[in-house]
Amino acid sequence: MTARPHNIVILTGSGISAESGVATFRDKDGVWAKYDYREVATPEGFAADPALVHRFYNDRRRGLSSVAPNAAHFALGELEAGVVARGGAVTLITQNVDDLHERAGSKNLLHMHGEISKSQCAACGDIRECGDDLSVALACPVCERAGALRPYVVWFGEMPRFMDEALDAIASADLFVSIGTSGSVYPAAGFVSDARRAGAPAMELNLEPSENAHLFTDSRYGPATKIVPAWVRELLGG
Ligand code: BV8
Repeated sequence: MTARPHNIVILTGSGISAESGVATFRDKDGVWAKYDYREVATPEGFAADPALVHRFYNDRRRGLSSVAPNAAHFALGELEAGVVARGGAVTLITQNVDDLHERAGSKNLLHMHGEISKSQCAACGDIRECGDDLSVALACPVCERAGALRPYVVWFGEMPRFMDEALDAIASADLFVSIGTSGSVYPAAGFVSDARRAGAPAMELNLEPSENAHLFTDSRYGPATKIVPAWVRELLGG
């Protein structure tokens, strides 16, 4: 019987939210099939056409009010509670900007690509919840600068958030699990190599093999709402 993992690090991508009705990025009808990421998910794109970028994020933010966490999100919330109850830890690093992990009970959560439900002021740095649409006409409630508010998300070419915390957790993990990501965006896609170098086994739970499937020591394929709850039940001895 292998020892029960005590320090689990999980990386999620848009695939875990797919069955909640949130679009993935690179599937055939995904976000990047409809938009050019250089126009809507880069600082250059925002500088060139802020109204387009605000429309892109306003539409996705509005969409969040009609989706709910699915069985995979809830299973990860249960996993964290169960592992913490037996003195361990679960660190959940998500590339997703939706709030479905929080709504499903996950607590130790690092949004490395930001959160669509928050705004950031490019002038004073203030970050706060923003339920409504953002626009260039809006002034920052702190520094009162107009036109400086942007979505609190990490664009291509920008430094992901919480990298120190993420790499610290990976360095002391005894299990690394990647769920619902194509493994095509770095540095997130490099985390499995960081975990393997630290000596941890690495498992991929995905609809199909990702671009870095060969780097994992174990894998299970199928819809997240099926394979994630089954894996959590096994781990918690349910
Ligand atoms: C940076 C913003 C450096 C918010 C996003 C090497 C090293 C470092 C960087 C680079 C590098 N090479 C290239 C780079 C640059 C770049 C990059 O990686 N480019 C790629 C395209 C090659 N990386 C960056 O720019 C990053 N920044 O490196 O900064 C730096 C250093 C110093 C100083 C300054 C900067 C920043 C990257 C973040 C970009 N922001 N999003 C938003 O709009 O959402 S990226 C975007 O892709 C999302 O965050 C998304 O989460 C992420 C990854 O996509 P996935 O989540 O994996 O989604 P995808 O559709 O691809 O896959 C879905 C998967 O789910 C599939 O496998 C599918 O099979 C599966 N699935 C589907 N349905 C289900 C399912 N699985 C289970 N069940 C289902 N039902």
